[in-house]
Amino acid sequence: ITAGKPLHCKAAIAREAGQPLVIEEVIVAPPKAHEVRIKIICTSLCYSDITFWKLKDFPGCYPRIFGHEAVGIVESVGEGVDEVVEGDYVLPVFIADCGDCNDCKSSESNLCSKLPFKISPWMPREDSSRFTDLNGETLFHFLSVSSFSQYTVVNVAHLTKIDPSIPPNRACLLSCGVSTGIGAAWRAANVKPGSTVAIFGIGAIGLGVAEGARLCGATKIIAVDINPERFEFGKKFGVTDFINPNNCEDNKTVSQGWGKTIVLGVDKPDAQLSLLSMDVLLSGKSIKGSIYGGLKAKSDVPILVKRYLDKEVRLDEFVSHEMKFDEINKAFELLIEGKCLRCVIWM
Ligand code: CXF
Ligand code: ZN
Repeated sequence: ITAGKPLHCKAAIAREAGQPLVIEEVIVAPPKAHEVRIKIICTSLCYSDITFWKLKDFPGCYPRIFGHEAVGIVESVGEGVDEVVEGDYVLPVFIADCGDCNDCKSSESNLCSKLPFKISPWMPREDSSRFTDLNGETLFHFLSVSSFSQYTVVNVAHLTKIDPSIPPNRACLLSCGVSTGIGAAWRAANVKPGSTVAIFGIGAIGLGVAEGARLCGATKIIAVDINPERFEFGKKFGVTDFINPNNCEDNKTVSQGWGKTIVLGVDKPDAQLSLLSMDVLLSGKSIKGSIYGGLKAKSDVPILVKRYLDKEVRLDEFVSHEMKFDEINKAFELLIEGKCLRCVIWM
């Protein structure tokens, strides 16, 4: 019986920005009110882990436990948690879905206002950590998940209970990147049957968009990427046309009157977007921001799990590599080199 007590396990600690992770024994505190301690089964690497790990000017956030794309099993729950119980199969998501605030109750938004999304090095609500190393030093969290640890503590608003029939090395993909892509086509863009969809950037997220567009009945799916090697991946995901912007003069984007552009992913810090009002606003086009593809974790993730089990949504094809936890630095290298789509790490 481990409930209620601090627990020792292995975690991959980033001691400094951009430096290889070190697997060490850590102590994971029991969950406080509205929190859940989970045993991570699989985590996969998302490029956001790398983006933040590379940032040198992010003071005060090291040592840190990265990782946010994962699946696990409930080990114990804190006070006031009745949504999940020990042994439940759960998917953590970096944005909350409290189910209770105006935004969570509305079908228009997936940004919870009770636990607003922020890039914080702490637990949500509490501004404290549940991790310490064996010297008693506090370890920082990442995106409310910190899945590069065999056990982690997550607020229940960041957890979705899922059908245990989906294998963990597939389920974890729905925790961030692939589901963000699928969601961007399905929820954020609401792609209609017969549409044409152009996707800029053919990594796991872009291919997720292709999968979402296919599911929504798009007939033309255009992949745009400056790396022609990426097109090989695209062929497996129903991409019908390929454009390399380096060999292409025509830069027309979306239809006048009703064309939609969905922005997803992480931009450069302080990046600005400029547009000609004649080209966009007066032409009736729209540009829409999104996070997690507009998915509401607690309602949309179970739908995607069911559609995977019903063999409608493809996930297997996204997993290009699988490895053991102690090889995690190799996963970083593969993703940085652009050699993998998703690398699943077994804990
Ligand atoms: C990202 C989305 C934008 C902010 C940082 C995290 N999500 C996951 O990779
Ligand atoms: Zn991510």
